[in-house]
Amino acid sequence: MRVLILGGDGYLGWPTAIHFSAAGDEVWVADNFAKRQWELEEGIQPLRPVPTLHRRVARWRELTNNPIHLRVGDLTNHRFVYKLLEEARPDAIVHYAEQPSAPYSMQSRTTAVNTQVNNVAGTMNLLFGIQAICPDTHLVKLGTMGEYGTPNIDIEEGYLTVEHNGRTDTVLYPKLPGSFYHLSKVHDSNNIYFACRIWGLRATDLNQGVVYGIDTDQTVLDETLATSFHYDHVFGTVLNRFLVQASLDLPLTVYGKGGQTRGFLNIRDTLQCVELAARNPADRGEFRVFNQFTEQFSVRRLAEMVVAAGGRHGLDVKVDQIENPRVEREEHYYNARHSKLADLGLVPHLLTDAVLDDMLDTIVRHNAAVDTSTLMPSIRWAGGQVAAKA
Ligand code: USQ
Repeated sequence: MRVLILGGDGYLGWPTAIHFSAAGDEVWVADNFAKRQWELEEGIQPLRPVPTLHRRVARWRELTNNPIHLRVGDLTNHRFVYKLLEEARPDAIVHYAEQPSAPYSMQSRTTAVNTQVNNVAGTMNLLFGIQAICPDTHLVKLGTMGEYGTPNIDIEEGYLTVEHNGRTDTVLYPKLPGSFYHLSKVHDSNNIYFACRIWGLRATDLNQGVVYGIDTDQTVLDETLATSFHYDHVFGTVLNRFLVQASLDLPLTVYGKGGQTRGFLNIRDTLQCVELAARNPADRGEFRVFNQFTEQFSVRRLAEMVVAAGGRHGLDVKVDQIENPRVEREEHYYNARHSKLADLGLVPHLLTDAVLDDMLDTIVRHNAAVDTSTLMPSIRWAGGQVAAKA
């Protein structure tokens, strides 16, 4: 396949690029390095230094002899998008090129607007580009489980069949996102669904849960191939953060009661899921939705698992229930279906003691670089910085 990875410099985009390349596919990557700029603005850095994308692409070629075609540009510039599609003529596009942080999007009016313009306008340009240049291309779009929120009924995979006044219909599952970031993905989903219905494009929306993990089978081949791993309060996801906190003997920052339950998956399974979606494309006109996670945990349960992992490393890890900076349900029903990727052959890497121990070992080796001032959350959903910086 010719695969175009948008957001190829990111935590998931880079490992995805070298995963497809290792499998023998022709890989193209594009990025505008906006995430590196946002990191600078927030004064945060990934745990390990992340070499430039150019350097990593060159190193990958030295090691494997596989070229990766690299283009630098911004999806909100439609000329860049059209030129990229004309050059790459991809069979599949894996679209990660979005602002990925809920806290970032809730920081101020500026960051909320930037998040939605970047994410929604970038995806719109991509849809128009696909329609004009390569309408048979399969778009594999990274959405989020957070589009659904935490409804009091089971979460289905994308659609819900509703009976109303004696008639039935199947509609997109109702959405209750918890941040302007998660909302941006809802808007994307609606726009992509529209493009499939009206123009006959083909797309798979991967509603992904919270990803954890540091390395993949390819990133471990050489330290130059490392991917970005965040532990700070803006871009770090909860389990990655807890393990870094544990490694430094700092209390785990459970927000509120900790009954918040989410779907989780290992970064290795992100690669597996994206590959399964790409190799089994949606039909023309089809808007397919897969819920992409392997297990669900409450934040409290994750904290218990990290306390136990710390104990196995001789660390006396404590849990700190701090005031929740977010507006979200802290105790709720949660039961989300996730069978479609399993039906395509997903074999999950579950969150075992061995996985936790391995992550903690790697983090302990690098934790001298941790900036502890970036651990505590300072972005409040209601009031706080949102109002102050408007
Ligand atoms: N949380 C804590 N303590 C922390 C950090 C987070 O209790 O130190 C809680 C949050 O309040 C939340 C849950 O853990 O209830 C998950 O937070 P998160 O920061 O790990 O994840 P989230 O903000 O939801 O976003 C992340 C990714 C995003 C992706 C999403 C999938 O940053 O790109 O879309 O996970 S999902 O959560 O399923 O929507």
